[in-house]
Amino acid sequence: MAEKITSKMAMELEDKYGAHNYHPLPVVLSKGKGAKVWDAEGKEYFDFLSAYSAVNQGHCHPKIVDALTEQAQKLTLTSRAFYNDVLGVYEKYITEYFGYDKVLPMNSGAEGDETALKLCRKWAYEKKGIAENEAKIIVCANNFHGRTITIISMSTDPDAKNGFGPYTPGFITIPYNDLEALAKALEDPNVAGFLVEPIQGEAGVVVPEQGFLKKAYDMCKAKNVLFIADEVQTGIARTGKLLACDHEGVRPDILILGKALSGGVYPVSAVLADDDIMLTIKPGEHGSTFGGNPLAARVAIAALEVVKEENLAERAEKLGKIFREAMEKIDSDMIETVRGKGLLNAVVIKPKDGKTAWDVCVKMAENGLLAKPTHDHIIRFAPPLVITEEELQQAIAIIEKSILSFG
Ligand code: IF1
Repeated sequence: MAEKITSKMAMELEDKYGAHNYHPLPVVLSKGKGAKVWDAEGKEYFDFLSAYSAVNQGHCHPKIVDALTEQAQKLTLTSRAFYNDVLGVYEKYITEYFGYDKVLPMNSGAEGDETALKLCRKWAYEKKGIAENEAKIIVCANNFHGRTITIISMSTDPDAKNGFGPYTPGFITIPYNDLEALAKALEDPNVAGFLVEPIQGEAGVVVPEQGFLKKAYDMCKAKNVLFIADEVQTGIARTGKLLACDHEGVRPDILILGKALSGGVYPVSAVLADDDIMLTIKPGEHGSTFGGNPLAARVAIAALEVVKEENLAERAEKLGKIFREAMEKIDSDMIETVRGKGLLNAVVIKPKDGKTAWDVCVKMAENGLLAKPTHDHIIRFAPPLVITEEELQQAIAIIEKSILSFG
């Protein structure tokens, strides 16, 4: 019988044998179900991070786990050197689900963004007629699109970027939510695309002004520039619509999905586009060993079915409103701002007597709720979308009790 790993043992093992590329809260998780997780000693928590919005369907959703285990007994991976009897079924399902001609299946969100960048550049040279190697892509300050060298080349976050040069050229950075700056950047005839998060997650759940996405989209179309939406974190019902772009009726030219596309059961990402863009990449020009494997395909179908069967977008919309109203009612001068859409929300914490967002998160963990600060003073609250209203009320009570404990 394998030795029981205690929280203390788990943390020591990770410290000794694992890279120190994260600074986790001192909580060691062992089990998850729905909106709850349990640590190695059996303590129960509400999960208000949802693995950065990857478990929108709840931890270990039975339908998704069944899809995984069933396919895992049959065929897990063939590589794309051959066909398999699941990928095409998945490709039909997901393209009809989101309304695009085609999908390019990848694994991580970063690979999805990288794929979108390559598609945009290829389209620029083959369809827009920009001179080879001259294509530029507009991105926003404080973006987060992943951790590869090209993606951090677009980053304005020193922690994500410094020390990893030299950087990939070809990016123009503008302030987020700034249409004037976008208009100016679009004057450059070599601009091929505009890559944007409909809500900036890592930046601290920064919601642009109503109408920003639609106006930005229209400005890009007027200049024959591709509008590329990174919905890795905001997609899959998280913000109260299937896609965050749906709040403004915007249909991205290139759509990037990840995280909850698999319900957190397996790494699955996807890039969707119409033929005019997607077919600029020819056989042998892009791919990945695991991209489009039968296991990922089955898991993604199940994860997307759950979104519709359990009305997750409607739930996120309704419960998100309840959550934000409750946060705004907490009588504490530590609460500076409450913002978000659907069940992607954040509370900006004003430090008090030396206590910061980190201390609030440690206190919430003691009281049975997990969340983590981003950029020092911002706590992101993003529970699985399957959380019940009763559970949400219990969680709100824990948050209020924890914040008020600082006086
Ligand atoms: C970390 C952040 C969140 C993403 C968007 C692409 C990706 C992500 C909008 C890349 C990934 C994750 C990465 C994880 C922490 C988390 C995160 F804090 F880093 F920024 F959620 F906000 N586009 N976000 O949010 O997807 O390659 O990770 O599958 O790297 O620490 P990935």
